[in-house]
Amino acid sequence: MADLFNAAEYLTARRVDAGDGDRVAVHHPGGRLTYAELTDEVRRVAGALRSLGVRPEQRVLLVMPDDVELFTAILAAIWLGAVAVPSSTMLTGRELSVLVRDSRAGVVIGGEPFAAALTTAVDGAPDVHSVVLTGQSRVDTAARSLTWDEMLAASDGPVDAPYGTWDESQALWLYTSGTTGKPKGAMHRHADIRSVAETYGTQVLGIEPDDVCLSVAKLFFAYGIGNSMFFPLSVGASAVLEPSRPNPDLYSRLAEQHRATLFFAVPSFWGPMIAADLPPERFATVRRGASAGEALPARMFHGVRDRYGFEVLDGIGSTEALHIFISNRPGEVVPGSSGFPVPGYQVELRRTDGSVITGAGESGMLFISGDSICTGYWCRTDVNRLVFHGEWMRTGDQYVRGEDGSYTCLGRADDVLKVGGIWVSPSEVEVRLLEHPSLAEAVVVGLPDSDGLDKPVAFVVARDGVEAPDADELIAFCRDGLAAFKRPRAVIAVDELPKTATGKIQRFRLREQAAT
Ligand code: 3SK
Repeated sequence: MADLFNAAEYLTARRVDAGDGDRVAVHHPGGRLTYAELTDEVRRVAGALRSLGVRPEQRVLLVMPDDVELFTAILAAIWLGAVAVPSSTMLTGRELSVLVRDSRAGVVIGGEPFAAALTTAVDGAPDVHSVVLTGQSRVDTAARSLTWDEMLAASDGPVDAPYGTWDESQALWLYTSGTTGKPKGAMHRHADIRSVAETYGTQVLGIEPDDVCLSVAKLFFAYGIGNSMFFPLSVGASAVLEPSRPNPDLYSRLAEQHRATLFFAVPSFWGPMIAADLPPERFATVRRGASAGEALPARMFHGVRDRYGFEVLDGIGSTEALHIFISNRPGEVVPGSSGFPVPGYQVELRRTDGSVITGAGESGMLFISGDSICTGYWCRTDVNRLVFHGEWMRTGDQYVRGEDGSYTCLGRADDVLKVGGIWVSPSEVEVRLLEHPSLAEAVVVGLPDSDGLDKPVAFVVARDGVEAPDADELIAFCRDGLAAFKRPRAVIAVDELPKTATGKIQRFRLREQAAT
């Protein structure tokens, strides 16, 4: 019989056993919890979930803002041997209903601000028997409907001991929509949580017990739950939870107030944060930044370091891998690259015929293997067969390895363009466009010309208060900095770019927009 391992116990009670009971585990808008208090709260919420009827391996779907209820509910579900399914708070009711039905969750817990979406999402969902809402109101549903406090009051008592799960037991499902298509539930084991903490968290980020983690990415993202839960709790450090939408002023104040030492964000936040020109003292305690989601342009790495005095480690991860598997290293950042494989992960670049690229300079499809990769997508055999190849996972990202061993993203494999028979990386053109002082964002997609051949077309967003330069100027600017064949053939100025819930640009929407 395999050894027992419960990831929620590992992140809470085991820290208490290790002597961290009096240390602060989490700061939240209403106060803070020590490790001892958090462990008790997890036992209490687990008791309430069990009394609602939650049993091991059943799914509990959570649509909640980053606050203490979400934090404890995720851990309590995992403690019980059930499966936590933290879901995006940015989805409409109809989008959420797909997740509710697909996951077959019996209990759905929502934050009060999402009551309307939740009402639509659970309407007629056959497996939902209880819907809980934080705050004072209840969801209007045929299922049992109660408030968070009523749920706690109806409990038969705390669950003192965690359920006897194994490394292999399911702990956490995270839905990913990718850039198109039906959302897929990436299924993670208890072991995956320990794995990301012991690889990226400890060996790259170098997280220490005195660290205070502040993440712009919320807990329902794989990136956010690692930053705000798995990494800090695995070593006895603290996390800061903030329910509201991130903006640079608020987060810089939080960094100052809580003396944050590790600051996690995404390129679409770093850009405005540099532009906001905030008082650098607010970041005085930050010793390191981390970035993921999309490639961090070199100018943003320099901008944060020059303006705010800390280094940002850019990396690439995925919901399927649970966190970052290629990352820059402290003191050795190669700006503009994703860095080097994280210990514990193997990386291969493969040609379209499947052969492995061994040299530098040739681009290929990024495949990874590592212990934290999900066991697959729930009930999606079709996609599983395309993505998971034995130990290896096809990421869908096109990468190139440099002479120094660093990996640089060339964009999604599907987005790379062949122009006149030569590969053109949209991100290379985007990086050039972003060097133009008037531009805040730029995306290049392939659009067919009158011959049906793809040509690069740029969609650009001007910086606040600045007029977008005209197309000829930007094309000439690209021609100056890039081989001529890579220049966009047209430039379209837009107010904003269409993005997924995780902030990824929806290139297919731009293509659709241009076609109409
Ligand atoms: O997009 C990423 O790079 C990422 C990083 C960590 C965890 C999850 C994701 C999607």
